[in-house]
Amino acid sequence: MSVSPKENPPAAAASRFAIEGELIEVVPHQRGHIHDTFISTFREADGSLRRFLHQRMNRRVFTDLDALMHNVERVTSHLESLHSEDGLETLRLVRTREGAAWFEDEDGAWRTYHFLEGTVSYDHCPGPELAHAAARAFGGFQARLQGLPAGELRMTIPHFFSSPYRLEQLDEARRLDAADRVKETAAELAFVDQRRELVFAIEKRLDDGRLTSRVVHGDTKLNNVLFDAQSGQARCVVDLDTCMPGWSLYDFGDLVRFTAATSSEDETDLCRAGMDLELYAALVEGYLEGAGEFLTAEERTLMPLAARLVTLTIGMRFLADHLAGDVYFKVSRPGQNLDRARVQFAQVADMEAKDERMRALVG
Ligand code: GN1
Ligand code: MG
Repeated sequence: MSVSPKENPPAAAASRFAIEGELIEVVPHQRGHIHDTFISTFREADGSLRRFLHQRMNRRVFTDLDALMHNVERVTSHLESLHSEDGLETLRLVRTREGAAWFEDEDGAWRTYHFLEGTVSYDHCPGPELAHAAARAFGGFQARLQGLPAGELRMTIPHFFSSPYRLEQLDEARRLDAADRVKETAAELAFVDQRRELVFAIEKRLDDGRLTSRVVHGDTKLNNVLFDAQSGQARCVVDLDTCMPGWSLYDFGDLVRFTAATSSEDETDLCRAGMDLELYAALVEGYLEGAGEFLTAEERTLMPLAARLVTLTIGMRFLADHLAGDVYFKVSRPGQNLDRARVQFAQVADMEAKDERMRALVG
């Protein structure tokens, strides 16, 4: 099928990749806050159907797409060269007809992955068993990344994992007040102001050498692990966009933020927002099991703090974007970024209340 980019941009993009067979359909796949994702189906010569995942990458967020795709290629080839003891598969890129990892035209910048058939993902965690499996997969993924020299990866978004930098961005958004929303967010801004010290906790340790920088996954949401639909086993860790040097426990913190949450990320009824201690316990166990030996004693001690800090930091990012007029994270309704920020802050407050029990669990 030959299509013009104007009629059907994703179909036109799909046809630029080295895929045999006839394109049957391309449908949008609502996922994530950054890129536009589509799934295509191709019929091969023998009649069998194959699916692919296409993404129009967000050029506003990732201004250096060469760097982004360099990292994705480097990470996937590194993972493929290793044996995964728990049988995790590696995401595989489909090259363009010219052999490149991606292409760009006036409509956008596109890449394609092989679609992993027979898998499921979860937006909400159904219980401790799944939390444990996801944490183990992310811990194992991170452990496998430790053999990849950080110098081989590029920083696609500067200071991405730095909480002090995120605070600066929030302060700047507050000062500019571009969307005239500061007046309605006094409570949220005060919540952050009361926790300014926490914001520097990790950077302080990185500066004085108590912590070292490590390559991380960087977006360890539960739905970034694909599970086998039949066996229930974790099969693949996806979304490699933020695999770059950071601090090890960022991944653990983000895992807790999303997977142990008692509500959805943008819940409007704040009574529901919080952190489930039983799920937290399963995440600690699974992550330590997967990560194995590489974590230092200092890193283990910092696990509860990391959970609080990453949750606060992502809350600050949502709040800053709300103040800036929703220019970074996609929104499907007005006020969604503010709701997301509020949920993160409610989770932080709940973690503060449960801090002693969280620390006891790490041991
Ligand atoms: C964004 O688009 P998605 O859901 O994969 C964001 C992450 C945030 C997350 C919050 C490049 O990820 O950093 O943690 O939203 N990705 C980028 O839900 O900013
Ligand atoms: Mg992501």
